[in-house]
Amino acid sequence: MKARWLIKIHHIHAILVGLLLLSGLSLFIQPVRTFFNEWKIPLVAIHTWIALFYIIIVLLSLKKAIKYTFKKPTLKKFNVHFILGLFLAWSLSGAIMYFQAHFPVPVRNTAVTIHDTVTWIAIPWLLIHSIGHTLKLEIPWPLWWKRHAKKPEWVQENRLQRRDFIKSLSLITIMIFIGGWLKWLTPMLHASNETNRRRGYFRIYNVTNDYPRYENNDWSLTIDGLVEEKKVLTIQQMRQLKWNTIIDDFHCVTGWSVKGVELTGVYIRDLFEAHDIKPKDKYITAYSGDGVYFDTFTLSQLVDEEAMLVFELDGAPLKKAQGYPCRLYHPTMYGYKSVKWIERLTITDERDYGYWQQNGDYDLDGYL
Ligand SMILES: Nc1nc2c(c(=O)[nH]1)N[C@H]1C(S)=C(S)[C@@H](COP(=O)(O)O)O[C@H]1N2
Ligand SMILES: [Mo]
Repeated sequence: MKARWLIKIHHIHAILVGLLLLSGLSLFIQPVRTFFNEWKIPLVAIHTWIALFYIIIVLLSLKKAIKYTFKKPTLKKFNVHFILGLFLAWSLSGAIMYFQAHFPVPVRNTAVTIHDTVTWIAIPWLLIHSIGHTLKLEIPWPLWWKRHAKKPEWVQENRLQRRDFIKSLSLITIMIFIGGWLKWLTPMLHASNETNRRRGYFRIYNVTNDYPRYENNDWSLTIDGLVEEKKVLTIQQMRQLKWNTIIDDFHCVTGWSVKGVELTGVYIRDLFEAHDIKPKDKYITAYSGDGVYFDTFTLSQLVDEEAMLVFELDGAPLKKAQGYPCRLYHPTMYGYKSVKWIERLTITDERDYGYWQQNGDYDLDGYL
């Protein structure tokens, strides 16, 4: 017989985990994230608040749950312990993702990896668990696993005590973290003789559902606003300028980074010099051709701080989803300042807020 409090807790638990999965997967799947973003629904905040509430619920029921599993069949014990293990890894990595500004890059990236991995481990288990519950299906586990039957000798010998359980749980958590670190280190060990040691991967982030697809030469960059003379520069004109290659780390404020990315393009400084562009004021807005995304800078940030119009990434033209043919890049600012499919630079006399300053609370300057 099941205690009533347990059924209740079980249900609350299920609902909260369900909500977390729903909001979490929506954040993970780019088009869905974009959809919510367009409706200005703060998914990250919603996800975090549910998580916080969930953590409180778990902490409140922890003592009872452990006491309960203590005398229960192995399957029940396993289920509670399994969920606790996931819970620990989820909340720890989630907390690091939330407070990522205070952690070094490899720790942040590990946290993102763990958060994802744990979710992918949890989903099949949760499906089996919940389908089994609603349909009252009995999986043919061995008797000793389901009930209070006598355990086979080989299991008895290894019987886990609560202390052992806590020990192994912490061990698993530590191992996951070490695993994450190793994963991060491995490519570095293998590629030690190359200059480009790219690690991690870009999570394509677009606030719009679709993005502009430029074919061949139908792209140009307009420089207008408070300039002596408006300019429209074609891709051919860009090719005639000096192209530089830098290797740099790309950081998104949400916690992921790609280290050692090779970026090739034209420094804004060189562009302004070569085409004799004379701004009459000191702010600049960079607009994307997607018609939605833009961000703002001081003129000096783009001209004096080695900001670049990037055309190639790791030696190949930008992928369409990553801004083909051109995106802005500032070496000491977060990824959100890197406007993809950049089409226009407008000089202004006042500094506007960019897309993420209006729609989120991202910092205006966005320095790393
Ligand atoms: N036009 C446009 N540019 C954009 C974005 C966007 O949504 N639209 N997202 C920004 C953010 S928040 C980041 S982290 C990077 C992501 O670059 P990637 O999609 O190449 O990974 O692009 C930036 N530039
Ligand atoms: Mo970002």
